[in-house]
Amino acid sequence: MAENSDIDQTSATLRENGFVVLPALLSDQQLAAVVQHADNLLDGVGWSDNDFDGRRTRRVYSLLGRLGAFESLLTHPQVRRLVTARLGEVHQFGMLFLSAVDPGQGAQALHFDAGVYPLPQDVEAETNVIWALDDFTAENGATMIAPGSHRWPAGRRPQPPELVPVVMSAGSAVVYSGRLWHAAGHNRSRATRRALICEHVLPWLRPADNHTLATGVEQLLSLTPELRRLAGVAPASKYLGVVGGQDPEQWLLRSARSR
Ligand SMILES: O=C(O)CCC(=O)C(=O)O
Repeated sequence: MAENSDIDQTSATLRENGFVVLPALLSDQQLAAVVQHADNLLDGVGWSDNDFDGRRTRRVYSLLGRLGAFESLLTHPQVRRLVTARLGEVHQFGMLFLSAVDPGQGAQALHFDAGVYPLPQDVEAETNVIWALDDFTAENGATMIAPGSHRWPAGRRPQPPELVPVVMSAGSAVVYSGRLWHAAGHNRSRATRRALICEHVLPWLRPADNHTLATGVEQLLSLTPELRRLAGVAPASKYLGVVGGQDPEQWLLRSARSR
């Protein structure tokens, strides 16, 4: 009962402000495993080659085939309930990546993630999550957000005084509307600020990342059915997202059996 009312409260805050911080969701042990996995993935990765991604930022995509300790973040029950309450039972991952904002990285261009979809403003197409793998501070480039901007009319952009840093401890997550204006902040500190960023979108939209192709049949089969659905192996309806008229999950399992 108390759990339900917590979800109601966080859902209401998310609806109202366009974001909600879920503090300290991971145990020390879980966080250590996640950070270790992040460091393994980042090993040898260079800076991005464009201004938006950040020329002092390292990014790792195509994570579903090498989830390791990240699985507990992507399937965290509190986050899953919140996202499901907004998007419905059937939804899918949008963009999914690990990001390491290195010292000296300037602030990212302000944007809202659902801007890639030419949809009316009242369609809640996307609910996203940024997991802090390090403490997020105003100094080290915590995500800057404009509270309430998910409700702004088209064309209104945030002015500097409207932006606030999402200060949160490592192991916390901010869940936010795909219509919320935000950007990675300027990292003025001497340390890297790492995050796992996970978008979720309605099932009838094309996700930013092509997860099924990036992951491949073998790796998809090694995921749990829940993660497979989130990777896009789920029809959006009886007639949308099928394989030759079949449910893609059934198709995948049959193709595994016939090998
Ligand atoms: O790293 C962050 O704080 C946000 C990054 C972001 O919004 C993006 O790259 O689209």
